Amino acid sequence: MKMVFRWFGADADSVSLGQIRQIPGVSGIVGALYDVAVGEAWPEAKILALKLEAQAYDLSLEVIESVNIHEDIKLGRPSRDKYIENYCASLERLARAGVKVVCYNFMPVLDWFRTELAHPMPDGSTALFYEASKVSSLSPESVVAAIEEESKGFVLPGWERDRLAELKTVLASYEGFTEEKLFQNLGYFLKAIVPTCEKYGIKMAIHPDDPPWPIFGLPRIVRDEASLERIVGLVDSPCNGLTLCSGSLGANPKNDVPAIMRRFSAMGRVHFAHVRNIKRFPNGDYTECAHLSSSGSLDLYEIMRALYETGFDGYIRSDHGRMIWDEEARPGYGLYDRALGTTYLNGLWEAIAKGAQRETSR
Ligand code: CS2
Ligand code: MN
Repeated sequence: MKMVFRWFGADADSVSLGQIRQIPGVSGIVGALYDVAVGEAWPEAKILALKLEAQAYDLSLEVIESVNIHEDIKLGRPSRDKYIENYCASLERLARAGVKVVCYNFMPVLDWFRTELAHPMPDGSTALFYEASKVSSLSPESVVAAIEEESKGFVLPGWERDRLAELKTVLASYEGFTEEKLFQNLGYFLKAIVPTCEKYGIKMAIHPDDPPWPIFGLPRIVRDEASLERIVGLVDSPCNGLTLCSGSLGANPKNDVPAIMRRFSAMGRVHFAHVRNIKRFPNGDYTECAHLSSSGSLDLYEIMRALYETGFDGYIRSDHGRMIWDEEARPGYGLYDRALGTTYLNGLWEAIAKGAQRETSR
């Protein structure tokens, strides 16, 4: 596995490349261009500039999160072909710059969703929180207003301003839109881009819906073992792969996260893993928490063991952290708790690897 760390760029991140470089075992950043409108082709010069910026700190740029998908592609509008062409141009340029994996999601309109960005924890830290009963009483508009207010001036991934500005119109276009239609449009998109991926050696990795169930009547199709199975079958190529995010899938107690990791990693379809913990409550609420297994509902040892035992050699990163030690940062994306998470994942991996070696030499 290759340990990486998400970074939002010098002018948008409270964390610096100099700090990331000092986290043990981190070989590269997970980056993106945030000033290119969704649907436009990414300019080669900007990709190369980001790569050089990272390289100056001995960090690679081999994973992009995300090249976002234009809503017209998800909706299957005639204009999708133009946007798919631009997408392919971005992929070709990214591959030429040395990028190996592109993470993306196929959630209509909204990306990840929480009801609170700074929920107080008993230890004095804060974390992102999902209050199930609150969701039914909220409108997407009120959620957007709350997110903007709580995000401390940082633009949150998936909640970019241009996306939110058109929220009402975009929501209206999804009225009556079905899961089946969304699957078909994902299939159309994948069939169109996989030849480019294969030609240039770049792998796509779809991120699960977060939370993994429909919200505000919008269909969500990347949410459990069966849907992941259907997605990898849409195009039979290693370029049609997955980002498995334990915290996203794990919000549904029916998802056996280690088993899902094991199954798709053994198929060679997991190119990127987001490994973090969450704590579920009986009423359907859940909170993000420290990565440590005993802090939440997921067994991170079993998740890492599933990856190790299936020979996982893709990219991995810690995901959303709590806000600790008075840090002021983008919610979920501070330095300290994600660095602790990274170190914990590295420790688990070393212990699992050495345990396995000891077993075989006995
Ligand atoms: C999520 C998403 O994994 C995460 O951190 O918060 O915003 C994720 O980056 C996208 O859904 C991937 O396209
Ligand atoms: Mn994730």
